[in-house]
Amino acid sequence: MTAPAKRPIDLPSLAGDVRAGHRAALARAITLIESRRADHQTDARALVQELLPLTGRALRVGITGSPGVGKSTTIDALGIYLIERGHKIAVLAVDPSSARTGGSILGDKTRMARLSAEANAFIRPSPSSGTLGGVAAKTREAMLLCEAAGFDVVLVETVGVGQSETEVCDMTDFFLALMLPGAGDELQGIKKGLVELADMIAINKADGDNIARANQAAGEYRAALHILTPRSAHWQPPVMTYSAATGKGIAELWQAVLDHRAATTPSGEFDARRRAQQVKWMWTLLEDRWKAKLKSDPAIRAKVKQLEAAVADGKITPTLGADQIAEML
Ligand SMILES: Nc1nc2c(ncn2[C@@H]2O[C@H](COP(=O)(O)OP(=O)(O)OP(=O)(O)O)[C@@H](O)[C@H]2O)c(=O)[nH]1
Ligand SMILES: [Mg+2]
Repeated sequence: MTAPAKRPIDLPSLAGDVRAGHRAALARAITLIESRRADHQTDARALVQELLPLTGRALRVGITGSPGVGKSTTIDALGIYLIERGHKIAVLAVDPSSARTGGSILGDKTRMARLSAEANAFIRPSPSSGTLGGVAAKTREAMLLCEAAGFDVVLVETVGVGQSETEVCDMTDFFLALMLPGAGDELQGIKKGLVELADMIAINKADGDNIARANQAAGEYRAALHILTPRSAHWQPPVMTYSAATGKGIAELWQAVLDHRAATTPSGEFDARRRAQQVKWMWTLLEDRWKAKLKSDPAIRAKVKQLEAAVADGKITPTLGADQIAEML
């Protein structure tokens, strides 16, 4: 097998094409971010830094919920609703279990059939779980590139695997939790801590025979939310019902996102959330790097093994062990 030819990437022209809103260039730029090659990583950093002044202009909405709750169908309906109102929609995904097979891309595109046919929509499946630096970190940077390309609403879909709900909540302005009508589901959401993260709970599939059950579920969530202290002083997460299939309630769903921004902007809370997210992201990257160094540097690894043994045997205190590891870093 011969190594692929290393053709240098023309960064200024790629940056220009992203800025001009070319979807093919945007897709190429995201592929660059996701590449494991060291030279690509260097280029990707330069590209994101170059485009940074153009970022931050989209409304960022995270959408989570159990498999089959209707996330993709909701994004399709909401995306079309927004495009009809002049918006440009980027759809990203965080799925830590995704090995990114052709099948899942195809699956998502068929579930977002209407949206994927729109010129003003850009749909990108989750980075693969083998991605260097984590799936969520790549999605974050992809989001910045989408903003630079002029997409003014970014929808991030995640199925709650591992930390992915927290990670998506940490990169979005509004975190929407979708639920199903029916018993059992309610308490699950509360147990998982999902309800604490949500800026709104929306019960999907409130159509046909499901309407009464959806309303009942809504009542139960309202009661549950009532006993929780809201995360924000200016926003009490609402509970609503809707149907992604019929589109009934999609307008109200979007209105809630706008209401949230209007309610949290004057006090500075909206901006403060983003600022805090940026700083937290930096620390996460730093922690990842430290951990990677601990694992990859053979000299450090050997020393850490010795220290671990010494701590386990009670020869040195964990504090002293930590001091010595910190010194090596
Ligand atoms: N009746 C009804 N069915 C719906 C509605 N929304 C979605 N569905 C159906 O529910 C199934 C799952 O929908 P998806 O949108 O693929 O769900 P998802 O949450 O994206 O699923 P994953 O990506 O696999 O986690 C599909 O068969 C949809 O047609 C709705 O509002 N009403
Ligand atoms: Mg889906």
